[in-house]
Amino acid sequence: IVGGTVATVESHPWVAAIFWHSKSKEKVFRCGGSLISACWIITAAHCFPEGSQASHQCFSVTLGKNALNESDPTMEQTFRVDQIFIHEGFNNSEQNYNNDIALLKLMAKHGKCVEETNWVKTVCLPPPLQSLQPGVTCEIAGYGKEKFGLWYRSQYLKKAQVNLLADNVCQQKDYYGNMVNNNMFCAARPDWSQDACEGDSGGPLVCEVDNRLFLFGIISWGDGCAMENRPGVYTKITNYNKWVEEKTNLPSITAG
Ligand code: 4AZ
Repeated sequence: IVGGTVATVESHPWVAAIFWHSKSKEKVFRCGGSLISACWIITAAHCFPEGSQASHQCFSVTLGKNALNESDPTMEQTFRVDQIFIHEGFNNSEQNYNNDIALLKLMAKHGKCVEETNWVKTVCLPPPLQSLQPGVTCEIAGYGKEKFGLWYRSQYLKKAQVNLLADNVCQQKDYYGNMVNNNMFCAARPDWSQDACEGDSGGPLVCEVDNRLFLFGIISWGDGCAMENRPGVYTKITNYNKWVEEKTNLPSITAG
């Protein structure tokens, strides 16, 4: 996250840290994610190289984490990954990460996955047709870089505020043109001072509707970070309610 502030995980208790375990047993931070039910994490498809569906045992997920390189057993809950579902239409042939959405099923321990605490909670998906007006302020969170081009990631969880941009603005030639399609939306700070950055992808963009927070976006891509006319691009979750239901068998989300 560029700009913004250090966050405590209590303020974004659905934030997940996804790790990859190398052959030499090294644990490498891979991506952010969001907890949508006790056993399910929603994240970005591009976090997983081809063939990842078969290598689910190489990944683990930690919830309740304030800092990447410190661990606090009273807050944290860690799980192995039981299954990875990458969207069938995920496609990067146009370098725009179309359908950048994936689900991770956590491996239960003694028949249970996540236990809800002050530091670990689920986030709601928005109803399928819920749309938001351009200009609405939403919040992003992650452990990614604080500046484009740094070689290291932020040690701490950070959060920032970005405003939704109209599609016709983001699709202008001096923005992203037709790289941005209807499966995506853009968000940025009007003064370009806050943005998601490398390492934040997969993580949440949440917006308030009727005093409740909903997960509207998955941090997906962008040209650099916090650059003028280069907003962050997010997967539009409301296009995927059906897909999420199918994969997770979670009850459908209805308005009201
Ligand atoms: C990334 O590489 C990334 N500024 C995520 C978000 C943005 C840029 C890069 C948006 O994960």
